[in-house]
Amino acid sequence: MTNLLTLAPDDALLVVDPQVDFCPGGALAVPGGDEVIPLINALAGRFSRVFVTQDWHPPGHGSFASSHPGRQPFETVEVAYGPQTLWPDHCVQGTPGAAIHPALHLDRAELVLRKGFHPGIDSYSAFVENDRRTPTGLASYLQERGIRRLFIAGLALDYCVHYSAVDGRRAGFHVVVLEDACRAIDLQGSLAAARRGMAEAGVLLATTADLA
Ligand code: VGL
Ligand code: ZN
Repeated sequence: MTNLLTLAPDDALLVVDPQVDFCPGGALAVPGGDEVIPLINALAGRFSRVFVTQDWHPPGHGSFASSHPGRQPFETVEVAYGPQTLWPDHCVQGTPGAAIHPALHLDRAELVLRKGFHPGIDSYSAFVENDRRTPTGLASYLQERGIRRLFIAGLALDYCVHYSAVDGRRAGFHVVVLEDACRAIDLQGSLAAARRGMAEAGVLLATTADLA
């Protein structure tokens, strides 16, 4: 990118799922997941509005392989709303792994939006759950707060960042994904597919170096 992005008052930073379980040593560790922490700490100081999502599953959640007898993590099954990837148990409500990573300085965050708490519905996107019908309320919240452009960082680039970015565009926001402040799981080409999907949706893929 050549044109630097100048931040405006109606811009916000959305930090997606910066949680212990998505960092090395966690239940669903994203390779290099902890490497985004210093970048996000620096970013958070540059935005006047900061919002955070937190993956927040009840025990026995339908996205856990352990809830599907005979199934293994990373397999795909058909559930009521279509295909669902199965994950190791992760981000269980109230457990240490579900906590926001302790090295993050997100005290200025105005909203921590929890998602994935319906027992039978996963939610990659910060806007709409995986049944593609259940809204989280974030679109209306951001509209009411006067936000027009979202900069997204966090975990994982090919799942929750990807779906949040595409749905943010669908909800009418300008969306910039700061790729160096994200890390991917990369299951069976999911990272390449995510990059394609985001670009097709009109999401701008940039890096923190593109910020003026
Ligand atoms: C995520 C898989 C399952 C994510 C959350 O934050 O990208 N991925 N739950
Ligand atoms: Zn999850």
